[in-house]
Amino acid sequence: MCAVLVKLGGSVITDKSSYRCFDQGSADRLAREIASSGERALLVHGAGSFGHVLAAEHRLQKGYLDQGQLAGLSKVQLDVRDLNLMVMRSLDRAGVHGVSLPPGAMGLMEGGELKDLDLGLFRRYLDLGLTPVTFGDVVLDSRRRFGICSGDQLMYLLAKEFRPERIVFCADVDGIFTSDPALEPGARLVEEVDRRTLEDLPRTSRVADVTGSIYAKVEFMLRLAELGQETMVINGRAPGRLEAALKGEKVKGSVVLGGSR
Ligand code: IP8
Repeated sequence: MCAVLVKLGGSVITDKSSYRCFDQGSADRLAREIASSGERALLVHGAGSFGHVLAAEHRLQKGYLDQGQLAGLSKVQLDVRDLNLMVMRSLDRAGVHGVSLPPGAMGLMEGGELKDLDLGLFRRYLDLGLTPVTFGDVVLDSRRRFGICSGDQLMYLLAKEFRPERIVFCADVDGIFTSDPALEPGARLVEEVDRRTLEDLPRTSRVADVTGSIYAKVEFMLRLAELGQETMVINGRAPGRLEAALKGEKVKGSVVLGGSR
């Protein structure tokens, strides 16, 4: 049904340190790589600086605290939809026939965890031969009234439902490192990631990130890999790497291993 599930990380399609800064060049190139891989894809993208900056300011990840947050909620939803439209346009220019499926309009969380997503819609669009595109968003929460749904949570639910052959996360570095490579020159690329890798990972992040540190992201990836599909993290800023990974070629990056090794 769909061969590959791809997350375009917010750190690749935006400049995460600067509010609402879209990286048009990266988005266009990644869209072209998806198109020329020829694979049937299901796409997720992160929010980057269109989501995390204001979400952190309004503490949206905590759920409902006061009425003052609602202006922020509405603005973050607006901003991530703007980003999604820009990504959709990049895909369109590359010849990928995408359809946008916003989780805020078809999902429900429970205590911060995405529990429900209208997967039937994804299936119908896939059946038509289209490429569904969803993204990190503000979503209603049955306990906290609303919350932040990360692209990683979406990746998990979609992988569980559609069992793609390959799952690829595009980051702004070569894969998972033993520590933040931007801060520590001695940081080492972990080529095979397993549960033991988590022990060394930092639990905080350098830039505003309301969906957690690299630790939280790797936790999700391990859960995904445990579903049994090949899961990898590659550098989405390195030209050609996504296309090669989608075609199943060996590329520089981290492979996330399922099972306890
Ligand atoms: O960038 C976060 O999604 P992520 C979504 O995939 C918002 O972690 C709205 C900040």
